[in-house]
Amino acid sequence: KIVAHKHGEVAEREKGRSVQELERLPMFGREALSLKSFLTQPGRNGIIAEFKRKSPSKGVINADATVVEVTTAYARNGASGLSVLTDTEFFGGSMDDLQQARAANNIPILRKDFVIGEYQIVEAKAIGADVVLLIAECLTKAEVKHLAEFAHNLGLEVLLEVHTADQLEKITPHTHLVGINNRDLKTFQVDIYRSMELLKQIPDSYPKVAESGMDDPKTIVELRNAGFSGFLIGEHFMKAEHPAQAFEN
Ligand code: IGP
Repeated sequence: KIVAHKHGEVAEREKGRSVQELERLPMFGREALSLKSFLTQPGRNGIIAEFKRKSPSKGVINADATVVEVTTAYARNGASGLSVLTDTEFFGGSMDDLQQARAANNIPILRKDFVIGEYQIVEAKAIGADVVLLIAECLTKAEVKHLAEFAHNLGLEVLLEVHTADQLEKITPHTHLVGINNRDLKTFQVDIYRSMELLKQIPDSYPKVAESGMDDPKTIVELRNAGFSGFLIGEHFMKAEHPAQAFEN
């Protein structure tokens, strides 16, 4: 099992606020934005820019960055969406980061975490997220189906992350977007060409998002030509002193 998966288990067990309390938060009633449509909106670049202070594979990436400054700079530079880590232990993120990003931006926000239960999806909605990540590696097919339907019924979109061909059977109709993680969550190895191969096996009707390890505009062009419409990029931006600057290359 992937270590960080434990975080989801803790979140489920230690449900802080009750579901009723979450449902009363003002953001819960907000209509979510569609990442699927923002990815293809004119004037945007398909980039889902991530706010991430640290990671298990890289350690501390940027300890000083402030979420409002970075995410608004991403948005100004044409990002199609934002990804905000809410996992604290492994990625140094928080619910508050996402809430601050929401208050300052009007583009779709992905709650990036190890979601394993309904509670975390209610929480995502209540803090103003538009999209939740489901990781095929952490969930059974029945769990993916159930959680994707649950999120869909709350008006949220689902990004299902896959990494291997045998995980493709977990794609269900309520999966709005399919992400292919270039990085192996167990070995941390990155392989963009493997993702390009996998892409061919995913039905055309799903917009595809390439995830992780991208640091060169040429790679983005190559992936776009291969059929990807979204590009989830974190470290390359975050390790710069001014994270959105890297957009300019
Ligand atoms: C971003 P990178 O290499 O650009 O920082 O990667 C994103 O893909 C990565 O953070 C990620 C991730 C995940 C993090 C992809 N899937 C699952 C936590 C959980």
